[in-house]
Amino acid sequence: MINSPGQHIISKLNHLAVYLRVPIFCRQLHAYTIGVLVLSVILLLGSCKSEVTTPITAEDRPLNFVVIFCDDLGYGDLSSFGNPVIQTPNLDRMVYEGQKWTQFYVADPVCTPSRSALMTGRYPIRTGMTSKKRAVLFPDSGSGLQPDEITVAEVLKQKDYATAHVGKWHLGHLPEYLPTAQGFDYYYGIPYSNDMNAAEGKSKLYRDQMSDPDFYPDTQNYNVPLMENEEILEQPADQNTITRRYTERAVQYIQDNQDKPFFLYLAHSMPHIPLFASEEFRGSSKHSLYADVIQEIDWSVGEVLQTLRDLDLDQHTIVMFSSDNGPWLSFETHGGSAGPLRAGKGTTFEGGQRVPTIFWGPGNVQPGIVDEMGSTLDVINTFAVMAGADLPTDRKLDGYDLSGVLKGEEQTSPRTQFYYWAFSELHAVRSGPWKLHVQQRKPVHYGNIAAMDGPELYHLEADISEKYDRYDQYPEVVNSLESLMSDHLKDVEGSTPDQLVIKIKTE
Ligand SMILES: [Ca+2]
Repeated sequence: MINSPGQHIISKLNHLAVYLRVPIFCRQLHAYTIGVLVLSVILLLGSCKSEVTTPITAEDRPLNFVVIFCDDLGYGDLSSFGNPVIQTPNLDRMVYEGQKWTQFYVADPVCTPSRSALMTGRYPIRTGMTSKKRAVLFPDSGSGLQPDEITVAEVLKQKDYATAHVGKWHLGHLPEYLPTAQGFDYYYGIPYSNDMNAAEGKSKLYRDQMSDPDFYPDTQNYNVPLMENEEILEQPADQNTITRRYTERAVQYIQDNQDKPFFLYLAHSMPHIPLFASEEFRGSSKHSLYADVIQEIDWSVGEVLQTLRDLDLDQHTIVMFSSDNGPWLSFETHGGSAGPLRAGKGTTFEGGQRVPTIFWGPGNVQPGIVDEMGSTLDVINTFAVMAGADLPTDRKLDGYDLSGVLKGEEQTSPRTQFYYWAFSELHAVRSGPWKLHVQQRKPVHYGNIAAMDGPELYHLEADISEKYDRYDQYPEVVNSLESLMSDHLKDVEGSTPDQLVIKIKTE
């Protein structure tokens, strides 16, 4: 399955063995022919040797990694995950050629905490990236992911990876918190959500229009900066072309770094509202602006994968596709779908935290459907193992190495448990198929605490939609899940204090 230099030599020798049988059974063969054959053998062996030792071949370098991360894309928004109208042929092909993960979780149901976990492999409660008072970072935030946190990019730097972040960061917009301060050589994108810095009354205008699936917003109403490294390139960013421009930068980055190991983190700012699509994609779905936006993201995925194929890097790159949280259901026709899952963004129901996830890497990722558990928390461990890099040992990480499952060498995931955090509260825990929910936020108007009659227990594999509470029937399961929760709460004691409440000081 894995193409290594050693296997390449064996393959060449096998070809030679077949070749050498010819003179053994050929009576008319004379000395001149044998001489030519011997010379050919020497030349071929020589060419094998030079091929293995040439330092610039991709096989000699650690695998490249590309993470394509959407914003608020729901579990039910791709045709390969069951959407009946949105056309995503490039993602469908990615599924067919790669691994589709059906039980893959983000560590939090909103942007900032979720992204911090992808970058660090740590629950946001450990890094101060979750808060009871503010869901995410805002343009007036005075903090961000702490500089001493170690990101995926910093881990891969041990192996001299070229590293770039293209797209939405949302882990701090002040210089000391930008991607360039967290292991990325290059940054091009928006530092926080695309609906922030809205002109007065414009957020309400969007809410008033959300029942119209074709309502198209005005990019001038959102004074969001587009940055390159630490500089602002344009403000407001022209979001009409943002998906196309991210894609062009990503493709350019791959072309420019094709001779090095690279890590590209491409985080689309769509389909978070306000929704924008390039002109060629507006109306492309014939269903809604939301569907047009997803179809442009699908096009973008196709461009990235085709670039890797064209550069012969497809067999030397792992591409992961996922979303930072579930669909923003309160935006009605401008929000996506969680498919069969309950609720969406901002909740710890499955619709908030289970996201459509695909791993692709011909020759390195065994194609198939994986119904085991995985999480964005596991990315840093998995990539570190695949790159031969070390993980930090001076702090607690919450991830597992999924590389055995990716390669098809292991059938079961090392992740068997998952803790559902939101707003710095531990709402639920999953162990095997069982999920115990002890707190909830409102399914649509997230952020508002939902009153519960008592804890609820769901069997997620028999009841994917969390409809049938089994709390009273399985007290022993409840006991065991409750003790997991109390152990976990003890384990995160002494974490970094809430950084999301800190605002920029104004004298
Ligand atoms: Ca989000």
